[in-house]
Amino acid sequence: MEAQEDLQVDLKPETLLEMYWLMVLSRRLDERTWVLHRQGKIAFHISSIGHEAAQVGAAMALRRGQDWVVPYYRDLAMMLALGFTPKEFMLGVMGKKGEPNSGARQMPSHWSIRRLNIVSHSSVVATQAPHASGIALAIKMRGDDAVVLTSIGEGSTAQGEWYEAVNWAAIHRLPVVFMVENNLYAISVRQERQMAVEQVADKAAGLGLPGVTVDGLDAPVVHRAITEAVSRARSGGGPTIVETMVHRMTPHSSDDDDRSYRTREELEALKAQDPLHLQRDKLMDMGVLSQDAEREVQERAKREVEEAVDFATRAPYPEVSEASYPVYAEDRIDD
Ligand SMILES: Cc1ncc(C[n+]2csc(CCOP(=O)(O)OP(=O)(O)O)c2C)c(N)n1
Ligand SMILES: [Mg+2]
Repeated sequence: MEAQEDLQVDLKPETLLEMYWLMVLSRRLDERTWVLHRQGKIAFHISSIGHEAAQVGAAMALRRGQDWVVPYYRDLAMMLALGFTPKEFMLGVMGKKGEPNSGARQMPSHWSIRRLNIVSHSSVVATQAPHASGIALAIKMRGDDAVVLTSIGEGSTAQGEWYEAVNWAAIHRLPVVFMVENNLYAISVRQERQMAVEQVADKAAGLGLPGVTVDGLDAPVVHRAITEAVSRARSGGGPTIVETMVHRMTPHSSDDDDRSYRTREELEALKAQDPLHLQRDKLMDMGVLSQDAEREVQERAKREVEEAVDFATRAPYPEVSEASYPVYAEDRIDD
């Protein structure tokens, strides 16, 4: 990992506070969703906890609604930073009518928001990468100045699709950033069993593009790395791999029990380096965040999360008659 100086000072206090707010909002929403799952009120949750700093730092380096984002399932904090709302998220986890990602057809956390240029992805990992390169090719052919950011876990960079997408983007110098959220695990499989190199960024040399590894627990550090990659992409310099080192502080998903493959000591050590606490302490040391402001941030997050839960709880389920729309054409011929 590159040595990182303290970048907090490069950003305006309001930007640092916005980053912190988004991280807190995501965390409270995420934790509340685990509770709903354990209460038997929802069927599934996959968590962003420990990845928030990397995701918020990355999202804030983009032009919201103009650049394109092809994310993956762990990107709740990124989605909130791009303008997705807690109410929209809760409609999704509860499978309610009006859920914007897929009309309550897809699994939760399979983001797709037209107004924000966030493109639907598959549960099949790494398939988002060729989509990102394809969108970047279209941008280049049209002469637009948008860029594409696609994100992925480190384990999924072992998939053929990822290599093909990165290789192709490098050949054609496409305006795309390949962000990697490296939490060292692909469900239960440690990084050493996924790849023979030390870092995903090391793969860049063999594909002919720049690759960097940065501290994903530090939002301003990620913000700078993604900003540099975005400006290279926007100015015709081609793609970059930006690998962010993060902590998966929960089991893989609500269907997983990580006690079977990692010790509680390992988990406690990760939790001691919680990106939310690191950011809070830095902002307090800098005098950007006061105790009162911190209390207000926490109260506001709690309020917005509870409003979202109430809203989605009261929302109806989709009508049965909506089930096939828009999967099949309206005027299909029945036999
Ligand atoms: C092609 C394919 N193989 C396996 C799976 C099952 N699966 C879903 S998530 C996942 C782990 C991915 O790990 P990683 O890419 O490191 O992302 P993380 O969940 O750690 O953020 C696996 C194996 C899948 N969805 N698609
Ligand atoms: Mg992983």
